[in-house]
Amino acid sequence: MKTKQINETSKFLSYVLRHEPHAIGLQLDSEGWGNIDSLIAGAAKEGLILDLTLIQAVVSSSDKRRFSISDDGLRIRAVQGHSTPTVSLQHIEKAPPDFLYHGTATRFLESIHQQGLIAGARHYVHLSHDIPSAIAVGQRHGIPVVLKIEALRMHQQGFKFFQAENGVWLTEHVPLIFLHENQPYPP
Ligand code: HQG
Repeated sequence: MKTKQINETSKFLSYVLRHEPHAIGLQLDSEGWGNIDSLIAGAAKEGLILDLTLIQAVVSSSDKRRFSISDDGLRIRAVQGHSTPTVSLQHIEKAPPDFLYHGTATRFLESIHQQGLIAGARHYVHLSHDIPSAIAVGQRHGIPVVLKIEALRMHQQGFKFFQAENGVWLTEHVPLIFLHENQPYPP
């Protein structure tokens, strides 16, 4: 199976399973699960031909384990990153490590300096456990910059942290006082 086909299908799955299930008439339950046959049928109506083998290849090749398939093999979901209001995934609440990292782009810093980190369109602010992962996230938006977050101190002060099935850390908001700026990368 071609890498290009896998990548394009992965982007399509992210779009419908996280953001716009209605674009193909797909119903997701509150935990984000959608029926795979309905997904294939909905995509076909929009002219995109998918099959189970391709979907399974996307799920198993995802570097970030973005999707999971139910034990009975009938349903699929994105494990984090949602913006659609139909989904309200119950992530596992967990005490975070001392520090977590957030990769962003320099162009957002002025606003972040005013508001701290906000979830924007998504349900949560996404945090990485290490700096290289955060750099990769920030690079998607422009010149990357990594913010170091005093996660444990936040948690000790009552802020909730969750960890998605694929290890990505989530929280609702990071106030400015818990943020420290690292240098843009490359400097
Ligand atoms: C920024 C990808 C202005 C924030 C990634 C980010 C991740 C602010 C952008 C996951 C702000 C939102 C999520 C403020 C935060 N003012 N901008 N106050 N607070 N921002 O894409 O974290 O590959 O919604 O820094 O790897 O970049 O798709 O979030 O730059 O895990 O699986 O607003 O999505 O995963 O951008 O990425 P996004 P994100 P996948």
